[in-house]
This record gives sequence, C-alpha cells and structure tokens, in this order.
Amino acid sequence: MLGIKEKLKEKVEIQREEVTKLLKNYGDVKIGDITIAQVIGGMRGLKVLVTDISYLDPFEGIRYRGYTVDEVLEKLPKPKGAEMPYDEAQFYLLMTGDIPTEEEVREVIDIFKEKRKVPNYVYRVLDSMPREARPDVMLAVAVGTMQQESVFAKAYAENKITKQNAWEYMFEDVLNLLPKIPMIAAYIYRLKYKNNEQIPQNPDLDFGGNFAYMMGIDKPYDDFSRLYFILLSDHESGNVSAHTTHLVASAWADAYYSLAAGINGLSGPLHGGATQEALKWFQELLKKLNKIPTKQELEQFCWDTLNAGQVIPGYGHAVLRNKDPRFETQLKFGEQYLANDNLFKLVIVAYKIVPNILKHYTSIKNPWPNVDNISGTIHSHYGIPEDFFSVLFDISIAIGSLSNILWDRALEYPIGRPRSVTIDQLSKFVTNK
Ligand code: AMX
Repeated sequence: MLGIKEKLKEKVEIQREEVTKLLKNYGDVKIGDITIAQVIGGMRGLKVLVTDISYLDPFEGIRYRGYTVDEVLEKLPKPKGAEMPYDEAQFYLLMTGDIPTEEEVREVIDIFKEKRKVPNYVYRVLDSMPREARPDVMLAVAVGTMQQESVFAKAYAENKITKQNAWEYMFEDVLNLLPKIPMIAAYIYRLKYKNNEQIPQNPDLDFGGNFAYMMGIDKPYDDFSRLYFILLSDHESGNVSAHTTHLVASAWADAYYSLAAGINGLSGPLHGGATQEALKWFQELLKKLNKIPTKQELEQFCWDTLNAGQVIPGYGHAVLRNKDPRFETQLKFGEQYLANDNLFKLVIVAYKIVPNILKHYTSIKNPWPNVDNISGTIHSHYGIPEDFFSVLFDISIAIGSLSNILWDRALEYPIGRPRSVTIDQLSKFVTNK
C-alpha cells in the first residue's frame, strides 16, 4: 500500500504536468465574459477559480472529487457499528481523489490520533478569554495561537522552501492542524456552556466519534458529527470561507494563518450564520402557535415574513437549482432519530408547503430548502446552543479548505490578485458602447 504522502506525490506530478500543458498551450483560450452585473454582484456566476476538491453542479448538487453525497456515504469506510463513514476517509478522498481502502484510512486515523494533542498554551489562552467571547472567535484565536508550530513558516525562514517542495511542508502543517480542530472545539464547548467540566479524549475513537464523546453527547450524535463534517466539508472554493482561506494561502501564508482567516470568513449571517436564522424562524413559528401549524397557519406565517420585507431563511441557493442532497440526507437522519421532535416535525411540514409559496409569489430561482434549513434543528435537538453552530461548520470546512490549499501549493498557483475598476470607469464602458 502507498501511504497518503506517497500517493499525493504521484498525483501531484501528474496534475502539475496537466496544468503546465494547459498554461503553455491554451493559456489564452477564453472561458467566459464578464458583465457589469457580475462585477458589482459579488462575481456571481463567474468561473474564475480552480479546484478539483469539489464541484457544485446546479442540478445534481455537490460532488466531492466526482462522487455524489450518496456515493460518498455508501463507498467510504465506516467505523465498526457506525452508520456514517470516517471523516478521515473523507479527508483522504478530498486530498487524493480516491476512495480509501480500510488500510489506507487506517493510516490517516493513526496519524490523526498521534497528532491531535493540543499544546497546553492553547488552553491557557482560551481560559483567559472573556466568557462572552463568541466560540468561533475563540477557535480562530486558538488556530492563530498555534501558528508558531508551523513547519512551513519555519522552513521558509530557513530558506528551505522551493516552489517544488512547498506543498510537502504545507502537508505537514495540514496533518498537524486538522486533527486538533475538533479537540479545541469540544474544549471551547465545555468551557463556555458546561461549566468548564472537560471530558478527556478517548484514544480509541475517530475524528467524529471522539468529538461527540468530548462534547458529552450520546449516540447517535457520533454518527451525526461524522455525517455533518462530511456534508459541509466543501462546497466549491467560491464561498466566502473557502475563498478567504485560499486567498490568504495564495500569498504563501501557512495553514494556520489561512484557516484562521477562513473561520472568520464563515462568521457572517449570510454565510455560516444562516443555520441560526432558519432555526429561529421555526422556533418563532412554534412559539407563536404552540403546536404544529395547519397548512393555512403556516402559509400565513410565510406571508407575515415576506410582507415584512424579509426572506424566509433556509430556502433558496445562489448556485444550486434543485433540491440540496445535503438537506435530503440530514432529513433521512432526522426521520430515523428525531421523529418525535416538534421542531423536526415542523421542518417536514414546511418542506411540503413553503417551496410552493416561494415558487409562486417570489422570483426565487430555487425554492427548495437548503442545507441550513435543517442543520440547526438537529444541532438544537442535541442541546447545542445557537452561537456554537458556526464552530461545527468550521470543523467541517477545515477538512475541505486545508485540502484545497494543499493542492493550491502543490500546483504552484500564484498569489490571487484580481483588478478593480471604478464606478466612473464602468460608466465609461457603457457610454463608449
Ligand atoms: N425567501 C424569500 N425570497 C427569496 C428567498 C427566500 N428564501 N430566496 C430568494 N428570494 C428572492 C430574492 O430576495 C430575490 O428577490 P428580488 O428579485 O426581489 O431581489 C429573488 O428571490 C431571486 O433570488 P435568487 O436569485 O433566487 O437568490 P440569490 O442568489 O440572490 O440569493 C440566497 C441566494 C441563498 C442568499 C437567498 O435564496 C436567500 O436569502 N435565502 C434565505 C437565506 C438562506 O437560507 N441562506 C443560506 C443559503 C445557503 C448557504 O449558502 N449557506
């Protein structure tokens, strides 16, 4: 068996040749045009980034290294007795493009276990932060604090880095950093919400299983953790957090700086915060009626939201034009384990009614529930407070973002530096037409 590093070495060589060929022979081939609406509109729809880690098909949904959500859940190896695959296996898939064998995933599990011990100074920093600090701020601080561990930064300072070998140092940083993220996240959870009564790690458990254990939440939360971290691990590289991580890394910042930036990038209510908004909307509805609403009552609540000039949170998508398989998969989990939860019942009722209203009375392009529609309901079922949701999302994006920046470095992608125009210049484009 080739170890993950040797396998990557082989793949990096092949992909480097491909990129060199494309640049040398076809560098001036046009793949699109830019409109004023796109320049002003957050570059929406512009294909200006390259990544092989995942691709968001507008109709099929996300594909991780070419595999659909269902294929990933079916093909990746699982811990004994578990229903969901190892997150370590998803990491292997995103990194190498291959579904790992049991033996291959075992290597990653062993490496992660060996490297997950968090330096004591990180706990001291977290302990000294105000208890009011948001948990995702604490996570970003913890990751930034560990930057001094960066093998890449040290090698750079010692002039050991070349364009050819840079990715190998990045790889070491990724392997050192990723397994620590769920450990730190669980520590922050217990520190903030459980009176700092910490639960030591369980050396027998995997990435997701150990996270659930350290959070102190019983089965099947271990399987939900594994599932959630896989589903949210990557969604192309254009979303704010993935894009931020990539951009910061493009200036040859190490994995610690880059991921800390990505965690900050996830914090906004329009991105990582949407899960909270969707949960709040369902909670308000339930509080108002104190029961599962009838069709008419739910329709009225939708109208109240729309007439107040607000969007209905948890519906719609900027790219996807069909049902989100990440919603559907969590729905199946909920049907199995949350059937008696009133909020979950509400998610199901709303699924049958809200898309019809949005389709007929708004200009929404995709009326179906998105991934954030349901995640918050499941998190809250397991007692997790709303302001911790973004930390759960952060653990997931660490898997995809770190895989992305490893490949950015391996394929020697240059520093990101798009140009800007002024409004005046845009106006002149129009008058010159
Ligand atoms: N409720 C009501 N109206 C909605 C709507 C919703 N959930 N989603 C879109 N619309 C409206 C838009 O406001 C827009 O109206 P306008 O033409 O009057 O300006 C129109 O439908 C067309 O919008 P769109 O092209 O379909 O969506 P978009 O690309 O502009 O925005 C998104 C996408 C997700 C921001 C939007 O659907 C939305 O605000 N949804 C609710 C918030 C949410 O669930 N966010 C999480 C998204 C998932 C994620 O990325 N994490």
